[in-house]
Amino acid sequence: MTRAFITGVTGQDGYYLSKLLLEKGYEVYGLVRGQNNPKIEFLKAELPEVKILTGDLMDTSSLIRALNASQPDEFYNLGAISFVAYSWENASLTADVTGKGVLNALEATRIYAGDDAAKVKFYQASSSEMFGKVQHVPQSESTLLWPRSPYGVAKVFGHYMTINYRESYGMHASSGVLFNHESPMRGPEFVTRKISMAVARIALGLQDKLVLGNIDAKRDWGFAGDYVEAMWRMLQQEEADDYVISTGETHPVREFLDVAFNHAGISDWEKYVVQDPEFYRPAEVDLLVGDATKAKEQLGWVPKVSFPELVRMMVDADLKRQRDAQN
Ligand code: NAP
Ligand code: F7E
Repeated sequence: MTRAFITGVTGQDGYYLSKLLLEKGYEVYGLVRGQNNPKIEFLKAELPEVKILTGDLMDTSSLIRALNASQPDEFYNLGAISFVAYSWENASLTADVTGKGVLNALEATRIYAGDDAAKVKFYQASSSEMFGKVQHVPQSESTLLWPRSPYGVAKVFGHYMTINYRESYGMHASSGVLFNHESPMRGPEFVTRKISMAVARIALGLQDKLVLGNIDAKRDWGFAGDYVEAMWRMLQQEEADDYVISTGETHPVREFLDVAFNHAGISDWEKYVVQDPEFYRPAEVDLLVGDATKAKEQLGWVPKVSFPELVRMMVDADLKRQRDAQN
């Protein structure tokens, strides 16, 4: 039985990746941080087969202990402070977790693997946020990185550390440069889920305003369930490498709003939406669109869920949640 160890198992991607690996017959171990973390109960209820280990990306010894306990063939490093807006307010913490946490994970893996550096295949969750002030459109593996947020800067550090450990020690360490991916499991702080939750509540008469920031920002949005498949494919390759994962389409937040409200039967949606500078960012990433040609050619990966299907899936899930909560 192949064994996988996942940090960030309580997050959106941790959920979909655990499901995928369990379906493939893996033994899955997940790292959960903090004392009495409330997400443990959710994880136990939704994915009872996942074996929970405690630890923190800021504590290398806890990672070594978790690797010794799980003896993994594959290590997926998904743990991070991942909310870009929060990273300006907590830049140092973001550097420690999202940046140095990657070094801690790589170093723990190197120590655990001993003489056989490639014993554990390592996946690093890099991000399109690293492209920031984009230097080329669309963005590919060779596009110059120009991060625009403390989160993006921390991800650049983790990205290059992953490459450095591959080149220095011969580790099978791959970095997936994933563009935005969403789902009904997306955290409520991110714009897509904030919208799908609000649309459901407005449609059911439970809310009458949705306060947002810059609705002209554009993103290349895919479905998280498709993207975790790409992570797995990267670790099945003979050679470790880096891959951009994206849909190749970009849409403004405004279009997400339009599809979401219309799906809930509301066409005059502008009257519900208010823009507030509180949600504007000190520096914006205006035009992200990825070129995933390499992933298509080398991994045979293509996204399956389209943009309107994704939006409708999220609105439907939140309508159901709201209705269930009312009954
Ligand atoms: P998410 O839902 O925010 O999940 C983040 C996970 O990291 C949570 O399980 C969280 O645990 C954990 N974590 C936070 N601090 C930690 C620490 N100090 N030690 C160990 N774990 C810690 O993020 P996601 O959307 O699933 O994304 C997964 C990864 O992909 C992240 O690294 C993210 O930066 C990256 N990424 C995401 C996207 C996207 O569009 N979703 C795109 C590119 C890259 P708690 O539950 O305890 O807080
Ligand atoms: O913002 C704009 C906001 O917070 C998307 C993370 O998974 O993807 C994610 O980062 C856009 C931005 O995601 C609101 O200004 C407008 O332009 O949903 P988001 P993100 O910053 O793109 C990348 C790839 C990651 O790696 C990250 O971990 O939407 N926007 N109004 C808003 N955003 C939020 N959150 N809230 C608003 O009210």
